[in-house]
Parts: sequence; structure tokens; C-alpha cells
Amino acid sequence: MIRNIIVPRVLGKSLEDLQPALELFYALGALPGREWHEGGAHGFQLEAPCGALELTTAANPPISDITVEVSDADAAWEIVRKRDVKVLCEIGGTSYGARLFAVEFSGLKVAFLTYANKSGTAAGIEGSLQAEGKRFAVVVARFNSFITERLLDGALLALRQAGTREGDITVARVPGSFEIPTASRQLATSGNYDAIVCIGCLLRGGTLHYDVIANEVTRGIGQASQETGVPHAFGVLTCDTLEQAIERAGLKAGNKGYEAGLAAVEMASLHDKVAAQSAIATAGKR
Ligand code: DLZ
Repeated sequence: MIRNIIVPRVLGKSLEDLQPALELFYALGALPGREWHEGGAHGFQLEAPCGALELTTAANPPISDITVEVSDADAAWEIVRKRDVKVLCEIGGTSYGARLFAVEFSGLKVAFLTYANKSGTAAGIEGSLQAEGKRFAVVVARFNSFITERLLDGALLALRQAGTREGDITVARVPGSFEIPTASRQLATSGNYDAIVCIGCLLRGGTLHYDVIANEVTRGIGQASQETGVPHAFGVLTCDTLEQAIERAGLKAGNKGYEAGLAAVEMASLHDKVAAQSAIATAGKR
């Protein structure tokens, strides 16, 4: 089913021809997406928090080739107008209550707009389940490996289904759940990963001072996540019996590793979106 809507636009023949447009979009918070180079041609996908294909009827053709919805069109106008662009339409209000401007650069006509918010509705933001270009580490405890290897399979399935490339996933094995936070924190601070998935299985019967260890592992993973700023997904089972653990380590449905993998993808995406919003807000204040 549909995963992404891509609008290709040829802006020239060499890499240099793309630079002004790439720089302008990055200045507005576009996220670098998939990139390809083939037979002298180059492609850079610019990702936005969301995209939509709009099909319309109208008497006249649209003013632009593409329309970019931004959180603050007036702030975007201040950034864009200082660049080498041809202004097609200055910032102003539209009949439908939006703020809009349109410019042309590198032969591309782009309209930027902010829709009027209905009064009382707060702007929402959430992560997507697309992981193309993102890198993940999965920390998995060897203790109770009969369970944790199945949780690992679930986590890897979720990451792959979300579009993560094989080479962008690192699996780090540790002796037991107690060691997970130490390893996850080190991986997070390496700067190499967008999110970490933590996999373990604590069984009340098998662990002396089960509650103490379970609390420590939970606290350690939470702290590593909060203090490094790199999202950690919690895929550590805390069960009374092996049967309970088996139920939670099923293939896909009912697999807590799979759920943790998806949580990591969503949080990595949300992290980028919030960072992009902050970049736009900062650029607008300059
Ligand atoms: C020692 C131990 C025990 C008894 N039970 C478990 C368990 O149920 N699940 C788990 O992940 N690890 C267990 N461990 C190992 C500890 O997590 C840890 O690896 C060791 O105490 C070494 O520090």
C-alpha cells in the first residue's frame, strides 16, 4: 500500500544545479531523506512531517508546481525572501484565511502557506512509522535467550517493515537485563543511532530480588533515554512465569519486541519533527 508520495522535479544537469534549492529547503527544516546517484544523475528526497497529494478542479492552473505547508508562513517569508529567488506573490492573506507567498528558484515555482487554525484547536505533532534513512541499535540480553531471541526477531521485523536498511541496524548482545542500560547509554551517546530498542526478559522465579532488578533496569533505561535525548523503546518483559513470557514473545501479534521496534521508529521520527520545528522557529527569529 502507499507509503510515500514522491514529486520528482528536474532542476538541472549537475549536482551544483541542485544546491540552491536544497539549501533553501534545508533552511526551512526539510529533513534529508533517501538519496541516489546513478549514471551522472542525482536525486535527493526532502522529507516533511507529512505529505498529501491534492487533486483539484479549477478554472486556472495553480500558481506553483508544488505547495509547501509551513508552521509559520510569515517566518518562512523572512527566510526565503533574503535568498536568490523570484517573488511570484508576496506574503499575504488568502480568501480562505491562510497566509501564503510564492517564489521561483532554479526553475521551480513553490508556494508556501500556513492554514488558519480553527479557534480552539491546538496544532498537533506526532511521529510517523517511516524509518528510511534512520539508524537503530537493538540491545538484547542473552539471559532467557529462548524468549529474548524471539523478541529480537519481532523488533527486527518492525524496523525492516518501517523501511530501515539492513546496514542501519546494529544488534548489541549483553549478558542479562541488568547490563542493558549501560550498553544502551553508550550506544546512544555514540551519536550513531536515532533510537535504541532494549530487549530482555526478567522472570520472577529466575531472578533473586526480582523487583529490585526490574526497577533498576526500568529506571536505567528511562534515565538513559532522558539524559541522552536518544529515544529508548522498552522491550523488557517482567513476568511471573515462563508461560507468561512465551505469550508476550509470539510472532508479530503479541510480540513485545515488535511493539518496541515500532515505538522506536515512531519516537525517532517525532524527535526529528520536533527538531525541525525548533529549527524553523529559530530561523524565523533571526
Ligand atoms: C542473574 C540473573 C537472574 C537470576 N535472572 C535473570 C533474569 O530473569 N533475566 C535477565 O535478563 N537476567 C537475569 N540474571 C542476570 C542479570 O541480569 C545480570 O546479567 C547478572 O546479574 C550479571 O550482572
